Amino acid sequence: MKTLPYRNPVVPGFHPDPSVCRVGPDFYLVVSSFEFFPGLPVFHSTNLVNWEPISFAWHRESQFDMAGAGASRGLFAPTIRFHAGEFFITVTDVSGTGNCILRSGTPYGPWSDPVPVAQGGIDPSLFFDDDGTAFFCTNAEVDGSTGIALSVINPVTGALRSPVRHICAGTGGRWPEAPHLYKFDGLYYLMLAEGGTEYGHMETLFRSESPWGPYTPCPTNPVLSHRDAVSNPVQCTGHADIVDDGAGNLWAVFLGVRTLPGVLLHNLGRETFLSPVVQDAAGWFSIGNGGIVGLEMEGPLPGEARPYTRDWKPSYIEGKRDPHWCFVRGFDASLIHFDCTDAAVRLAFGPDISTPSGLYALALRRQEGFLCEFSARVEFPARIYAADENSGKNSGVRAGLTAYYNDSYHYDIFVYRDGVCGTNDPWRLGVSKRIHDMEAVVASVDLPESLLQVGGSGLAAVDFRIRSDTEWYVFEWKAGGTGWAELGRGKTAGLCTEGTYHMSFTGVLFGVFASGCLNFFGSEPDYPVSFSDCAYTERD
Ligand code: 6LW
Repeated sequence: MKTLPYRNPVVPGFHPDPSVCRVGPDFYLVVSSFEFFPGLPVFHSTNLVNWEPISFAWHRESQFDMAGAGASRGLFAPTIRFHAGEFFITVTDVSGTGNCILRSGTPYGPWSDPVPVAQGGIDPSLFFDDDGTAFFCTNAEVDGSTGIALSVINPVTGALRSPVRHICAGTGGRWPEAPHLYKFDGLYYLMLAEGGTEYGHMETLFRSESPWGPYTPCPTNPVLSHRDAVSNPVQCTGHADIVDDGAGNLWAVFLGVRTLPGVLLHNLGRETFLSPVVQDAAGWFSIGNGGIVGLEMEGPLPGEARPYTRDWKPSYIEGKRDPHWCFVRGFDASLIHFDCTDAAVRLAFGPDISTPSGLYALALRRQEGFLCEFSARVEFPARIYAADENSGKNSGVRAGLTAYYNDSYHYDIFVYRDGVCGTNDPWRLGVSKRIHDMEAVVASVDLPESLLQVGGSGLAAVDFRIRSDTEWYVFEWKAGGTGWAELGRGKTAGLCTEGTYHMSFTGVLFGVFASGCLNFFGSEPDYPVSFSDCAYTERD
């Protein structure tokens, strides 16, 4: 088999906890999505390297209720499996449903409503034995024993068909989780993650003659870990799933992070990596080179890797919203409208994007590389607000771009008008930073009056751009034929997972937003703010 080169990560940006299955020549992948909607993105590939988004298992808001889901809550760690003509995705909704199963006859969806499974813990996975028995595996605690728990279930109804039993405690690392069961040459292999999803992350392997155990640990555990590979640009490797490519090779997908140079900080989220799996004569296996992987890889891929497409403008094929757009906790059609004729995103003024619950006028896409930029032109109703004599309704109106980790961590550039009651404030341009519980406008400039001398539409336009590297997010604007001007900047380190105040599992996304409240003359237009020419590009 020909060895072919490829680059990691194969799904860059915040795409953690990957799970993979194969049907004939087609591979399907699903990843965690936490509080973001649509959620549980499903990808397709024929070469294991180039992954196209094809559906979302959470695509109707009614499937899950995320209204109160905080940052990095929601949908954790899915597993995808194919059995008897159907695709199954198991997942934990830590904000409501708990462990559950969604189904579809095709990976393109639509996906079913979730059926709950009365087994505790997180990271559920399914294993179908040769006779069709469906085993359901989680990291649950059973009768005081922590580690991996197993039951037999009906995968369609979710009903338990056996007691839930503790089957493995792992090798002693903290938080044994993300269990996956496989059968190779008549033996049951249990692979799990230990050590936590951070810098001590690892993958360990066990096997047994019965799915219920007793399980023998692999003599070369951990089979994947960068916990001691200090200088490797890829860290935190673990949470793996294995797939057989049909040509005699095993492959692993797993999460890893690319750190900022020289420090254990990462802003791009946990990303999806790929590695060949090496099996020894006794049937034990390890991932990569003795558990180590890199950015530049090679292996007997099922097809040649194509270059990763790095430039993005939203597509509106057949009137469908571009699959890269996502939203926090759900989509509010009264706040966001995608105009499929001119590729504009139109927004109403929504709640402050630091509000820890509810929906926003905010459309996001993931940051997928360190060196990149995100830009858009905002058109806003500069001339159609009412002088705010007594209502106090014009409060903190903002419309612009954001580099957004979550509601507590984001840097924004925007046009704004303070609208303090009784005054008629000017429109300004501002950059603000929200870190922990602190938020401040750190730079501002009056919007040149000439830009507000607009025609009958009452709209003025400003171009915004966020440029990112491993040290800074730089916020720039231009308007009225001038060149780009920097208004402010924020440290990349400020939007890194390690600095956030609770268990954080996501990464930075770029977005367009509108917030606050404008008091309009006459009737308020449905979506007063429009963003056109949205674009994301990466550079070397
Ligand atoms: C997930 C756990 C993990 O449930 O992080 O990396 C948690 N591993 O298995 C959230 O993704």
